[in-house]
Amino acid sequence: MKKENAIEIVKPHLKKKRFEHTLRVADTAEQLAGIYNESKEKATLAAIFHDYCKYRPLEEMKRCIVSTRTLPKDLLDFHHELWHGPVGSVLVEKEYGIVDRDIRSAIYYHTTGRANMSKLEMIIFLADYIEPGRDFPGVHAVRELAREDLLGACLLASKNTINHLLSKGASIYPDTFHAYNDLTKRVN
Ligand code: DGI
Ligand code: FE
Ligand code: FE
Ligand code: FE
Repeated sequence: MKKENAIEIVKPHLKKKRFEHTLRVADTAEQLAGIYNESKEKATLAAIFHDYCKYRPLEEMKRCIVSTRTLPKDLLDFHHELWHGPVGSVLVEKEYGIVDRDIRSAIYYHTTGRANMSKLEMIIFLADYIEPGRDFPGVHAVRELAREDLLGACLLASKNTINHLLSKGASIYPDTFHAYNDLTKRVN
């Protein structure tokens, strides 16, 4: 699928701010793909679709999780913010025939990360965090590190997210911890 087609597809599904975020994630992901020798086509498509399901009705996402054999049911015990990635990875295939495993997995794990993230998964996870519209506390340091150290930048983003969730008293999905633990082992 061409970048322009993908953009036209996701546009009506997103609010204006979210659509603009998506375009910035796509640019950032393409830059990271250039630095780290990943496919720019895959990075761009995964980025354009990463928040495709962000505004699906909760009932629809719930039905998708219940009825899709491959989606873990424990997602339903956690905050619904965690659902749009996994559900998106299923619906891009169903609705647009995107079967590429790497792209679908990058969409799936963009919110939490996971253990053993692929390069493409890390690029989307990180691009979503550092795109130029983000102003999380600490994002500047992650942006700088992202230029030369993909694992280190993902670890810092993961650390910041977990700290933020802890400070709010939010529950934390196991994959979020698995990503952090795994990255601490992988960084040099
Ligand atoms: O969809 P975006 O807003 O672009 O970004 P995202 O998909 O990375 O994150 C959506 C929200 O999910 C964000 O506020 C952080 C939050 N989040 C990430 N990991 C966890 C989490 N929330 C909970 N409750 N538990 C997690 O493990
Ligand atoms: Fe998201
Ligand atoms: Fe994110
Ligand atoms: Fe996003």
